[in-house]
Amino acid sequence: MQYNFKKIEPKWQKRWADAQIFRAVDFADQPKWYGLVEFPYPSGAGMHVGHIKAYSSIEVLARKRRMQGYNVLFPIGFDSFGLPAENYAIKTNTHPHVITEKNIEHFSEQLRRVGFSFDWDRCFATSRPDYYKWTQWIFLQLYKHGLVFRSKTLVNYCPNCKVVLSNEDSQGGKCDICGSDVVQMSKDVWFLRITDYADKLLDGLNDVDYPDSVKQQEISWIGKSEGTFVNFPVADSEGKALGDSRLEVYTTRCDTLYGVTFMVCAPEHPILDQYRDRISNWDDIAGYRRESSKKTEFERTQLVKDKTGVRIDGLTAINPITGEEIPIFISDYVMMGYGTGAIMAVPAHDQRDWEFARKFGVRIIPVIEGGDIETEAYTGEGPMINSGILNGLTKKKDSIARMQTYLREHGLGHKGVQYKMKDWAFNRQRYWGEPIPLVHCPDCGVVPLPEDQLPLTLPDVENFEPGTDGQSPLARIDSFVNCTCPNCGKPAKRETDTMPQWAGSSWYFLRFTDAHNDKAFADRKKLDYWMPVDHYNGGMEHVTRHLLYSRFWHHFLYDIDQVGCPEPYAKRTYQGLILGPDGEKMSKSKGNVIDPLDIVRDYGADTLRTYVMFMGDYASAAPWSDESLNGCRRFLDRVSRFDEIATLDRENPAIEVSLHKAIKKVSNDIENMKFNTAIATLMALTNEFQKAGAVTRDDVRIFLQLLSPFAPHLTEEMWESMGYNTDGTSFCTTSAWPVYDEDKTKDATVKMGVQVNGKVRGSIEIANGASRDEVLAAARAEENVARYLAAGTLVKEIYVPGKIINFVVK
Ligand code: ANZ
Ligand code: ZN
Repeated sequence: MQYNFKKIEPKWQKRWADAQIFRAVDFADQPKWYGLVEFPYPSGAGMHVGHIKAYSSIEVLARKRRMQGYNVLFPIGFDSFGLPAENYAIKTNTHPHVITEKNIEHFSEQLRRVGFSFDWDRCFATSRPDYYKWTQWIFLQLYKHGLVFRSKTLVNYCPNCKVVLSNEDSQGGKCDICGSDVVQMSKDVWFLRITDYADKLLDGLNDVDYPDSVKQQEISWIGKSEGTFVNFPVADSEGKALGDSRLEVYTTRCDTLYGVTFMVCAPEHPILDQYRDRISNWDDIAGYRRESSKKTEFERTQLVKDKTGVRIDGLTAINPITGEEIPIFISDYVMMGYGTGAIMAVPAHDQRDWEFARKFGVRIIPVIEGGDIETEAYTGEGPMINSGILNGLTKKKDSIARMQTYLREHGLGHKGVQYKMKDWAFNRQRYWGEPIPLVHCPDCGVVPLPEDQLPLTLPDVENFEPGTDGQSPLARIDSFVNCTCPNCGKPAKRETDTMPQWAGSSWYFLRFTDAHNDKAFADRKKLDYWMPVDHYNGGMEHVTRHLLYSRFWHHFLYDIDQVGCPEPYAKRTYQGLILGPDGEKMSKSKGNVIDPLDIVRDYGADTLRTYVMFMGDYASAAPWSDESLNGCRRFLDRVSRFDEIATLDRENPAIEVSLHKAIKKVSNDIENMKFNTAIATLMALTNEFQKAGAVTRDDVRIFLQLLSPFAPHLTEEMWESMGYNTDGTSFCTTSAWPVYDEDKTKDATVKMGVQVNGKVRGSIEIANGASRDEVLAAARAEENVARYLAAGTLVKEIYVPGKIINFVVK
């Protein structure tokens, strides 16, 4: 066949679309399979080859599942709110809506030209009111269930983007959007109480099929810590207690309480302002506070040897178990946002405390035997010493338990749990996002918008620039801001911040089950039919952001009985990056980005699709290689000539075995995401077909079916040209996935070496399944072996099928 991909690719894309073969049918009788890819942000740059690789895994699986008879849901949509469109709008003074819709059109066209088998009927965009109405609705449910709160605290702020960022969006101290250093700022912020779901997010991991690395990242991001809260009485400089005043700490090592020789508060700790008039060195304290406020949280948590700090003069604390008076310091190695913002310092057994004590000349009292505390803190286990009620105990676990009991019985403290994960800072001071459906009333306070007033649509604005006062552009639109209180009807003001980019993606997979419903975010019966997602593929960079956020929202929706299962994704996998030919990450600035449409134009979509799956292990990063791309092109060229060798008879019976082996291998490899070896198997089979000279039409038919998920257009064209689609709708794409016969996957004959007294003396070819007697008879008859046997007396015959034939001769 003449392989004219330019002609056949659009031809089949149209024929498939006309026949609607990729449409998911709600409530169909066949088993359902819901495959999901992370929907794209429709950037102005268009699609990247990385998108093709990310989507191809589920694409191949979805195509195979349809051939296996499943009712497949494989949807696509657009995550279309966000800063890039807004920044572009500011630059070009075009409405972000206009830019976004144009980009969506461009992206859709690109995706269609690669031949992805999406159900386009279910496509939506998160920035359209018919979608974000429901994002706002879910927000209101969170609000009504006490999971939204406002608090003025230190938050991450990007001075460049002029937005507050969540912890997830400022990992490593950098803004996730622009890469600038994040600063800490005190701001009034809306939070979602994701920490209430910390345990559910941890426990849920036991019920899902995620790679270990993904689970581990989520576990350490949530960072569950089990410890003890302990109260230290606060005293004046003479050691006289100041009433009931207490300084509370969080510790994982209450077993070391006898070794506490000082305390450290974060520089922002409220105890400073509380006792300001008792503190005699206030200028030093205030100066240190100013210095530490310039550091990012990331810098402060780095393990620096040279500890800094200031002793609070005029205040001391009492070690509650020894009754001893101890000094209190402030230091930036203690964070205000974790535990209580204050610690009990145990320099003998905590390295940070040890370094601090050395520098500030505080006593170091060992309470666990072992190590050499002259050189560093001892953090191992050992018998307790200098420790009153704990002396003699040797296990940390036992000491902690005994101390916790003591503290509880004496009203000095209690067990507690802490998480590294913080509540989710949820408002952005920007235009292009979902308006937050809350109203500020001077009399009633914060009032949620009644649900029948949703969607609260974005007003048109002239100027998208964020305000210099740190306010969203919406704050300048009087007609938006001024409203009446839904509660009392008096004049009130709308919240003017918008939701972060992760809002729309936190529930989009639910919308695909019922994309155009205007009565509910999705019909419950359809949710119950399609959910959970059977297989979700996406990037490793989303594990501690989108994956966590969307699991949180889904668990919440489960708790309020809006969905039928707690975990949204039964299985999660990830793809490795495609690097440039130079081995560097593809980026515009490096000029090494490959445009998928260039490849489609020059090589065809099938070559592109086959190549991205052939690049190597799917989960590993791999550099782009033109040579390997050309190899895939040649492979498809050879396949396109199979009609020339398809006859009625097989000349070589070995082909049948190879074919059944290939069905088995390709089937299993696709299931295990080993796409590269599946394609390699088909390449090897191509060689065998060509060497054989003639194969049956059936051999070729099966080959086309196996290749179809990777190269659907070429295989569909050949399917038709070989006469398998006479009615115009009997597509290869919808034919039944081939099954193999296990017996036929075995070679017809096996070769075995024959040993005499442990040395190989000859080799025989025997029929698969030959009996022991037949094998041994053939072995004895082998010419060279026979000579050795004749030279002595045969005393023993050893036969291990498929492995050893050995004759012992004396
Ligand atoms: C006494 C102690 C003795 C501690 C010892 C450790 C070892 P994780 O596992 O991370 O929860 N800590 C508590 N709050 C802190 C804060 N806001 N900033 C900096 N450090 C803080 O660790 C908890 C331990 O980290 C706590 O236990 C406390 O030091 C410190 F041999 O208390 B430990
Ligand atoms: Zn009111």
